[in-house]
Amino acid sequence: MTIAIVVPTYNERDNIGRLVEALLGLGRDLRVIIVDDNSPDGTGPAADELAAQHSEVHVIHRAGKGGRGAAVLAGFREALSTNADLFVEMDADFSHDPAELYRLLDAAAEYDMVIGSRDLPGSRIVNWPWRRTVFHFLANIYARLVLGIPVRDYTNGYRLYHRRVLEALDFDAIQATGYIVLSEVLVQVHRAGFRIGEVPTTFVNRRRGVSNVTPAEITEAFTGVLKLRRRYR
Ligand SMILES: Nc1nc2c(ncn2[C@@H]2O[C@H](COP(=O)(O)OP(=O)(O)OP(=O)(O)O)[C@@H](O)[C@H]2O)c(=O)[nH]1
Ligand SMILES: [Mg+2]
Repeated sequence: MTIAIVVPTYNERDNIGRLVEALLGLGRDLRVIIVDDNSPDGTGPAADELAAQHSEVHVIHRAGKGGRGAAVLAGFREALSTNADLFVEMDADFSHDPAELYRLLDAAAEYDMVIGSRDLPGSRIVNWPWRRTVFHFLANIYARLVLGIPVRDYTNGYRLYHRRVLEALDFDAIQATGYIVLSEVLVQVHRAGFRIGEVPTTFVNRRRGVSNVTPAEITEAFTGVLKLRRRYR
């Protein structure tokens, strides 16, 4: 099974090299597709250097910061034109541990889509301020109530999809560009009747400083979910 791993980057110059090494070191048949949005810190050129060193690495350059969700979708579109069977998305900042990839891969034998979850027995969230944890918890309860998909973690970007799942996705219907894209993809996959599984993972917040929840994030989390219900009912 060939695995395509899509990694969206915005200002990840200090992380991307280490992440690529960690992924290639797993000894699986995988390629890494980095989607960089013209990061001011020079992640793009750093990614190009990695691609020059490793034939498994490919880089997509986009003109400017266009959101994590849209970046990952662009990566998937490109990855679908390769011979990959399995498709993974993960963050570049080591919030998602490459060493836990095997958990998603193991569960792929049973499920069409696998979510690395922060909310199962055995999951862990490290370094989140309590307010973010509470927000995450409430936002997920709300999403489950409104959208009715029996999944614990709607918004962790550590996920695996079988090719048939991405081939069934209606990419053009997805207008959003940020984190809500994760929920929209989930809604589409659920509606198409695919089997969705979750495995426990550890999420490590790597950012320095306060990762506070902004009012805009709260609004998007709640109105975004309502919009999804209207559009996909
Ligand atoms: N290409 C691209 N990548 C992005 C964009 N925004 C975020 N990312 C990447 O998406 C992943 C998740 O973004 P983060 O900024 O770590 O978001 P977060 O984990 O919710 O927040 P932090 O607490 O700041 O870590 C990282 O790999 C980012 O580099 C974007 O607009 N374009
Ligand atoms: Mg992060």
